[in-house]
Amino acid sequence: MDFELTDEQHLVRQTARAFSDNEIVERARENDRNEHFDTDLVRKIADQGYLGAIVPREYGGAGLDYLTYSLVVEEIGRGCSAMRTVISVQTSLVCSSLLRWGTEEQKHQWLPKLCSGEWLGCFGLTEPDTGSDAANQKTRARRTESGWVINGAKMWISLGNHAKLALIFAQTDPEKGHRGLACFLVDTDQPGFQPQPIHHKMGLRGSDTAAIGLDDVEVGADAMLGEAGDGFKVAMSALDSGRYSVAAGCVGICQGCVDASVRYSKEREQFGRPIASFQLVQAMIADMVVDTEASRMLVWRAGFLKDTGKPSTTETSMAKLYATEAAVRSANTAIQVHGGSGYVDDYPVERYFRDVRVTTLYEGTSQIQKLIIGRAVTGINALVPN
Ligand code: COS
Repeated sequence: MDFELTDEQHLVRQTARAFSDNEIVERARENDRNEHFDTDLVRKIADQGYLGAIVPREYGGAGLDYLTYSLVVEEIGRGCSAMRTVISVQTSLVCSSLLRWGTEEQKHQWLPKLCSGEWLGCFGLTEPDTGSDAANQKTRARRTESGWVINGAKMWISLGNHAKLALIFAQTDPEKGHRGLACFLVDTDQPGFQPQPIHHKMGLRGSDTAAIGLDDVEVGADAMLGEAGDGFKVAMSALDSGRYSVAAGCVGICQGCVDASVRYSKEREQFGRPIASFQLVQAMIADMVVDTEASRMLVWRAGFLKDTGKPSTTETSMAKLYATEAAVRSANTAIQVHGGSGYVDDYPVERYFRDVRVTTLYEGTSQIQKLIIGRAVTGINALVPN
């Protein structure tokens, strides 16, 4: 077993670290305060090649492997989770779905402009009444002579107000349950596609989040990703990549909490010496360091499995479960180290605390990850009545 990164991986990581420090960190607080979705910064992220990082070069991507991708996502996640969300949604949910399920025509139509950042994409799975029970889609797609007409509503959709492409999941044949679902590539300029910004979020205030109405949205017959009936598998395979990306971003938050806490505790003096010299403060920092390293190792292991073409759903759930919960713990502990100063946004830990809270909710709650892991080891699906 080799834990060493390659020279190229070191370089990608250093470049992402410098970019995050120089471009992202300094804008994160203002964007958070102003609830500003920073499209200039998104453009810079795109220029770095981070949107579509895992997409092969022939489709305009950077052609990185999953492990290297996690290094980028970690560094951007350390800088700002709102911007990390752009990478995760665009790359892991949207581009990876097109890559895995798209026809050559669909890939060439959408991927180059998604990778270059000219267009953003969003992932329309969640609905007002459909969260964990993702198969139970209320959105309907009805066959017409020329294609399909979609009606329904989507909720909590990151990038939904700015996206040019929306992956919309809809039921085509309710009697078939999850085997009746389909995924449609919807051009958001299409009449009837109605996004509304969601404001007053606890965190990710610099991220664009939408509620989307779908009112007789017409799409052509060639707008389906995969076949009718593949929709649930499209969604689950996308989440295999999306959960990985969220986990990697949370490693970044953990690391950011460690960095900020070490720095602050060495500067801050009480009882005539730096608080870093107190055993109880060191204990808090040690807990954060172990959580950071354990999360990173779980992410790297999931990345290794993806890069070697092995099944990785369970290991991705482990990484997502552990890293998100660890990041919640770390952000809480980092505020404890900072004392009163951690309660205002002079230091990044206050924003980490608010931003991280959603990560145990979206892309599958911690409870859903536990059910996936539990089913894998017991062979019993807890969601099916006995
Ligand atoms: N990749 C591809 N296909 C997959 C898959 C994966 N990772 N996981 C499951 N599938 C397939 C299965 O092979 C099965 O195929 P068949 O219809 O041919 O049998 C089908 O999907 C149904 O699988 P399963 O029985 O596991 O589905 P469940 O209804 O039991 O899944 C969970 C339940 C909880 C796993 C699922 O509903 C889930 O992940 N929910 C959370 C959704 C979520 O994360 N929402 C937040 C979105 S924010 S973007």
